[in-house]
Amino acid sequence: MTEQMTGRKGPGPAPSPRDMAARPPHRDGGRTAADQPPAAPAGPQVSQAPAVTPPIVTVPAVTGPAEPPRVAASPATTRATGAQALVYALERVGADVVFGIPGGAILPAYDPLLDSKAIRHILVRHEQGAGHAATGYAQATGRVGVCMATSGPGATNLVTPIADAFLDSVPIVAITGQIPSNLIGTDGFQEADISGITIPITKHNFLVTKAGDIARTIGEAFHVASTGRPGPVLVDIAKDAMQATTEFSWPVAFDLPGYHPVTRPHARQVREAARLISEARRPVLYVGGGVIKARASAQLRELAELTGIPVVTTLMARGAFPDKHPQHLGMPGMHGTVAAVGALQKADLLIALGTRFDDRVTGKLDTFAPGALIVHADIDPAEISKNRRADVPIVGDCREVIADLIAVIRADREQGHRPDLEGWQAQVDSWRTTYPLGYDAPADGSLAPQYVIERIGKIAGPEALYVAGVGQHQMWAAQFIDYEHPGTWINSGGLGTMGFAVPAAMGAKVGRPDATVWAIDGDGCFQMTNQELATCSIEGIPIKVAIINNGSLGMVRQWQTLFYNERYSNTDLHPTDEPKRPTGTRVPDFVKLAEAYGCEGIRCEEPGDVDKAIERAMAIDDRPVVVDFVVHKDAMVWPMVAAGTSNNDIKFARGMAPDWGGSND
Ligand SMILES: Cc1ncc(C[n+]2csc(CCOP(=O)(O)OP(=O)(O)O)c2C)c(N)n1
Ligand SMILES: [Mg+2]
Repeated sequence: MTEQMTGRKGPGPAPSPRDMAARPPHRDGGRTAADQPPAAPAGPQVSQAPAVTPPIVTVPAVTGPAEPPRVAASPATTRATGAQALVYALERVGADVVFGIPGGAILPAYDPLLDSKAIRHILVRHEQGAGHAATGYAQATGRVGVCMATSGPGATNLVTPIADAFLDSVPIVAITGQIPSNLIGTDGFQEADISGITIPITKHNFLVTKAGDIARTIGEAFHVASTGRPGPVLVDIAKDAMQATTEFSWPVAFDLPGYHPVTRPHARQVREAARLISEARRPVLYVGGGVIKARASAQLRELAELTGIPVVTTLMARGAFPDKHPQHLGMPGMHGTVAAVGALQKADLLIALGTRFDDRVTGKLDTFAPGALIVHADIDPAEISKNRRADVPIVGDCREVIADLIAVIRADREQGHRPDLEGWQAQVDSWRTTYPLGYDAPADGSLAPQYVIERIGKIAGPEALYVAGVGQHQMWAAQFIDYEHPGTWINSGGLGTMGFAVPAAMGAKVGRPDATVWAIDGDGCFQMTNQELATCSIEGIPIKVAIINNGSLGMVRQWQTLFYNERYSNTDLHPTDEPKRPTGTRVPDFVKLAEAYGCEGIRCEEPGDVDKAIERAMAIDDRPVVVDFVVHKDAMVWPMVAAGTSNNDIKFARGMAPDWGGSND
């Protein structure tokens, strides 16, 4: 086995030069904040000695509902092929669904998979779909998503979803078959060095060449994916390792000496943060996706209500704090609300929780929140002071950090100390009421895309799950649907992967079969991965897809409108010599395409038909539904901070800047 984690030692072949020397620091294992206490022991280490009734490794959930009961079908100790050991280990770690496609190198694994009673394999149509489905499953349930592919092209088709899961810190395990170990390095048929390729986009990866290493590696992979800062882990297994015979025994002893994520925050840092909070006059809780991963929404609400501090939720944190809550200012960033962006800019203290000062949030970094001190809490020490220096760094799990902050602040409040935030609260409120999110109905009576999305949110309600593609429709879905619960908004935030929505919605629906799952997709994105509708039809996964069909690669077109003098180079998705049809992609015909896939297809072009179309889709639960909403092509996403400019230059509509009310400090 090639051990590929920073600081990792252990037996096995000497690492190749590409393994170690050129490796970027991996998350969690790389750097420890100087102020942190010695690392706590890693999570659930499992002992070597096989027990009579072996415990099942429970994968810590990071979001969504509680764990379902696990089925332990496999024997604790038995002779097994490597492939059987793989399936037994997957059962033992609690995997209940695997999305994948077989092929030569992974074929040995598919044979025992047929016998597994605990694992459902879902045969997708493209490995990219398997990867995003695993991500959708993980985001909807908080459990580890699993995808499987063969060597070479099967494995390289997983690269995009692995990168996607890496940037959004999603716990998935990707299992790939590798060509036989004696052929590795010979340019054998369907050989691709997938562990090499994915070094910079996995939290950790493994190449397994011995049958006896398979079960332990699967245990380690699930542990690494789901603990600390979650992320994707790849396990590449040589075909001969799967074919050889070994002793399968469970539990397994982990061999992860360099991996000790710190979850307990340092008390001194928490006290220091609480002191800054009590002294601040313009504080903001800047909340990121880590709060959802840490299942810390209840604690966040308690902290917000205890202190009265306004809250902003990033694109990855939508749902971490209820949209209807009076302290919520909405989403910050490039397409954030004026109130959220303005509050960050004018703050004197940012309490950044599970968030990473992404460029889409900060705008031009050296002009971001110029007057603010920074408290930055994150489970990954590598994030702290990466983009913006933290005045008070706190390494730890957000739930524990917030709980500790609450305890210290509550004690302070009991001493009668209550900071006066009234002026600040009134200021942010005035921005919120003066510059609410809004849009104009198209003058020609055609459909406004924002209206369609708003109505879906209203009719499907806050218990439904919403999964977006990437582009204008994604931003409108983030803006115009009210998210009241964590885990109800699933999108590709960091990588911005077109084609994410349909397969991720499929995975979310498999993980949460009782929930209504809407994919809100663009006509461009939909054409990248819609083949998974065949999977949904055949496997009985009744997702609902709203195509926001503006006939173009709308977000790119918006930039051409604003920054390229309306020169629309290669963003139309319909024939330009079709004057009668200025909007909407008609090739392919999405309704016919839906029907070809065994789905219900509905087209909606009139504002008066929108509710009927959504209600019809809501009433169908025995097959997937696709609604082709043909919308106006010129709608734009506002507010906007142009890329590379300062948040101070936010526009709430074209050429229109907010008046900050003389507050320029
Ligand atoms: C795989 C991939 N290729 C290209 C892009 C660049 N890109 C970002 S948004 C976008 C347009 C998306 O079009 P559509 O799905 O129709 O959504 P719309 O913006 O029109 O709502 C493109 C091409 C991307 N994000 N991902
Ligand atoms: Mg479009």
